[in-house]
Amino acid sequence: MRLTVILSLLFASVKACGDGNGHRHGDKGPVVTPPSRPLEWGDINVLHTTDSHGWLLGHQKASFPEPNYSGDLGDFASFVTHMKEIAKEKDVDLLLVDSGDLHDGTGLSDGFPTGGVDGHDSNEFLKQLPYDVMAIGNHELYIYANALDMHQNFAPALKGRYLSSNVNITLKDQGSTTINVPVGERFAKFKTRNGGRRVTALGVLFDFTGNDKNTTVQKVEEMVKESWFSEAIKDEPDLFLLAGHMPIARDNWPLVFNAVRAVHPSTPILILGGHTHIRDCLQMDGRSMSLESGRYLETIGAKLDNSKDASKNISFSRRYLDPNRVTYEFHTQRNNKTFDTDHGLNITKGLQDLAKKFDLNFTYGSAPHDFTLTRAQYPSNDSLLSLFIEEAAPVALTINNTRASIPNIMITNSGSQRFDLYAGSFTKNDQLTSSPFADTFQYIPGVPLSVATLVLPTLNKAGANERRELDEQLFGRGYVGKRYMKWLEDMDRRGDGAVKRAAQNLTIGYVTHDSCPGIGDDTLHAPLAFFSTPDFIASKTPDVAPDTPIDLVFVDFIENQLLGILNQLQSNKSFTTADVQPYSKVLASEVLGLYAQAAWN
Ligand SMILES: *[C@@H]1O[C@H](CO)[C@@H](O)[C@H](O)[C@H]1NC(C)=O
Ligand SMILES: *[C@@H]1O[C@H](CO)[C@@H](O)[C@H](O)[C@H]1NC(C)=O
Ligand SMILES: *[C@@H]1O[C@H](CO)[C@@H](O)[C@H](O)[C@H]1NC(C)=O
Ligand SMILES: *[C@@H]1O[C@H](CO)[C@@H](O)[C@H](O)[C@H]1NC(C)=O
Ligand SMILES: *[C@@H]1O[C@H](CO)[C@@H](O)[C@H](O)[C@H]1NC(C)=O
Ligand SMILES: *[C@@H]1O[C@H](CO)[C@@H](O)[C@H](O)[C@H]1NC(C)=O
Ligand SMILES: *[C@@H]1O[C@H](CO)[C@@H](O)[C@H](O)[C@H]1NC(C)=O
Ligand SMILES: *[C@@H]1O[C@H](CO)[C@@H](O)[C@H](O)[C@H]1NC(C)=O
Ligand SMILES: *[C@@H]1O[C@H](CO)[C@@H](O)[C@H](O)[C@H]1NC(C)=O
Ligand SMILES: *[C@@H]1O[C@H](CO)[C@@H](O)[C@H](O)[C@H]1NC(C)=O
Ligand SMILES: CC(=O)N[C@H]1CO[C@H](CO)[C@@H](O)[C@@H]1O
Ligand SMILES: [Zn+2]
Ligand SMILES: [Zn+2]
Repeated sequence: MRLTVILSLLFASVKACGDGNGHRHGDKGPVVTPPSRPLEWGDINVLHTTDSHGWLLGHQKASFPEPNYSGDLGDFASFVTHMKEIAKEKDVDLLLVDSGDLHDGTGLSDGFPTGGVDGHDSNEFLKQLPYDVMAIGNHELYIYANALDMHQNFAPALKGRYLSSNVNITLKDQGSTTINVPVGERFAKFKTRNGGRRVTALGVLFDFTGNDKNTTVQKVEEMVKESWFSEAIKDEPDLFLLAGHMPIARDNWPLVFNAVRAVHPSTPILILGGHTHIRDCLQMDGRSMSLESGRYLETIGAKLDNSKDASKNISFSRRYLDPNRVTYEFHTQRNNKTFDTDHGLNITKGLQDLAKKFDLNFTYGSAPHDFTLTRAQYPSNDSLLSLFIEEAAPVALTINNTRASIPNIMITNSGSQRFDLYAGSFTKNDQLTSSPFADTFQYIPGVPLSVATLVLPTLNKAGANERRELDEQLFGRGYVGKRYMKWLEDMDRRGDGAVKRAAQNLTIGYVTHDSCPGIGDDTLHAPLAFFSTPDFIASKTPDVAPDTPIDLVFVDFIENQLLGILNQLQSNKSFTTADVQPYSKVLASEVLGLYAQAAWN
C-alpha cells in the first residue's frame, strides 16, 4: 500500500552518504540540510512532544516542507532509545514528556470503522514509548467515549504518569452508583533513573469549556486552591515538572507557577505546555523555563544545569527539532543502517498495518498540485479554501440534487479546512486530515442575487469587539487556528523570506523567535509564505441578472447569523427558520473526496 512506498522513498532521500562534510545527499533531489549544531546536554534533559493528533506515520507527502516532518513514531522510538543510551554514557538524566491532544488529526486516529473509538488503536503505539509523564489535552474530551478510553485503557499503561490535574470523568461504578474521578492521576512524584533526582509533576489543562457531558474541567484558578494541590507541592523536589495542555504565553501558567513559587522561591521549574501548536519559549524567572513544542510530533531538547546556589540563575537551553531521520541520525550519530531499533521498526510496521486495516490509502483521485491554507493568496488557484468553496462544493453538493440547475452562492467558514492538500494521490487519510468536519449544508431559496452577494462581506465585517469576543469564545472551546496563524504571520513579516532563502540556501520551514536566549530552531529555515484569510468564504457569483432569485447555500451552524444578516440587508421579505431547508445529504467532510472522484481521475 501507498504508505509503505512513500515512507521508504522518504527514508531513501535522507540516506547519509558519509562524505563527512556535514551535508547529506538524497538519492535524487536537493541537498538535505542537517541540524545546525549538536544538542547541548545538561544534567536533566527532556524530550518533549505535544499535539501529535494522530500524525504517528509522520508527514508523508513529497512537497516541501512536508519531508522535514517525515519521521514516524517508529523512528522517534529508535531516536529515544539511542538518546537514552547517550544519556547513560554521559551519566545524566533524560525524561520523555508529552502535553496532550492525541486524538483528531489523521486517519490513524480518526479513520476507525463504525463502532470504534477515536484514537484507541493509534494510542496503543504511543503506549509503547517510555514516556515519563503525559498530560491530557482538550481533544481527549470532546467525546465521552474517548475520555473513557483514556481512563480505562490508556492511563493504566502509564502506571500513574498519565496526568489530569484538573480533569475528571464521571463513571458508573459497579452496579448503579456514579463516581467522579480524575481521568489519570492529579500529580506524580518520582525519582529520575540516573541521578535519583526527585521530580514533582503535574498535568494541567487550560480552562476548556467544550468538553463532553460527564467530564469535568476545573478552572486553573480553582485547582491551585485545592488542598490536594497544596499537599502535592509542599515538599521540595529537585525539579517541578509542570506539564500541561496550556499555551506557555497568554494563559494561566502564572497561576500555577506563582502557587509553587510562593512555597519554593528558588526550586527549578520546567513548564512544558501545548495547545496553540506553536514553538515558544519564555522564562518567568531565572530559575525556570517554559517551553511549547509545536504540533504533529515536533520535539525539543531542553538542557538544565542544576545550580545549587539559589541566588543564581539556572542556565537552560532549548532546541526545536524537525522530526525526521536526518535530525534523529545527526543527534545520535547513527546512519541509515545503524539507526533503526527492532522496536522502532516494529512500531512503524504496526502503524502501516493499521493504515491498511483502516483502508487509509483508498484513493479518490490525484491532485494536480499543492493547495495550501495560508501559503497561497485567497482567492487563488493554489488556495485550499478556493478549491473547496469555488470548485469542490459546487460539484459535490449538487450531485443527485434536484436544485442543481438553480443558480446558487455557497458559503462556509474558512476554519472548515484543517490542513494543506498536497499534490499526488488524494486518499481517505488526506480527506480526514484536510477536511474532517461533518457539517451539513442548508439553503434558502429565492434570495435575489443582488442581496445574496452582500451576505459574505457582511459576515466578514463583524466589529472588532464582536470579533474579539467570538475569538475568545472559540478559543475556550478549543479552536487554536487564530493563534497558530498569527505565529506564522509574524514569522513571515519578520523575514523577507524569498530573499533570505536565496542568499543562504535555506529551505522553508519554521523560523522561531521566542523570548529565550539564543536560537531555538535546530535546523535553520527561511519562513513559509503567509497570506491571511477571511473568516468566511463563498463560491463564485453566478452570471445572472441581479434580481434573479437564487439559492443561498450555507453550512448549517451559521443559520441564525445568516437570517439576521438577510433581514438587515433587505426588507421585502422577513426570512425565518421556516425558509431554511436541507440542501444536500453530502457532508462537508465528503466534499473533497467526491470532487476528486469527479475531477481528478
Ligand atoms: C496507495 O494507492 C496508490 C494508488 O492510488 C498506489 O499507487 C500506492 O502504491 C498505494 N500505496 C500503498 C502504500 O499501498
Ligand atoms: C534506510 O533504512 C530503511 C529502514 O531500514 C530502509 O527501508 C531504506 O531502504 C534505507 N534506505 C537506504 C537509502 O538505504
Ligand atoms: C452521565 O453519567 C451518568 C452515570 O453513568 C448517566 O446516568 C448519565 O446518563 C450520563 N449523562 C449523559 C448526558 O451521558
Ligand atoms: C474530581 O474527582 C475527585 C475524586 O473523586 C473529587 O474529589 C473532586 O471533587 C473532583 N473534582 C471535580 C472538579 O469534579
Ligand atoms: C536572571 O534571570 C532573570 C529573569 O530571566 C533576569 O531578569 C536577570 O537579569 C538574570 N540575572 C542574571 C545575573 O543573569
Ligand atoms: C510488535 O508490534 C505488535 C503490535 O503492532 C506487538 O503485538 C508485538 O508485541 C511487537 N513485538 C515486539 C517485539 O515489540
Ligand atoms: C487558474 O486556473 C484557471 C482554470 O484552470 C486558469 O484558467 C487560470 O489561468 C489559472 N490562473 C492562474 C493565475 O494560474
Ligand atoms: C447519486 O446517485 C447514484 C445513483 O443512485 C448513487 O450511486 C450515488 O452514490 C449517489 N451519489 C451521491 C453523492 O449521493
Ligand atoms: C548556495 O548554493 C550555491 C549553489 O549550490 C552555492 O554556490 C553557494 O555558495 C551557496 N551559498 C551559501 C551561502 O551556502
Ligand atoms: C423588493 O421588491 C420590489 C418589488 O417587488 C422589487 O422591485 C425590488 O427589486 C425588491 N428588492 C429586493 C432587494 O429584493
Ligand atoms: C530531512 C528533510 O527531508 N529535509 C528537507 C526539508 O525541506 C527542504 C525543502 O524545503 C528539503 O530541501 C530538505 O531535504
Ligand atoms: Zn492540539
Ligand atoms: Zn489542544
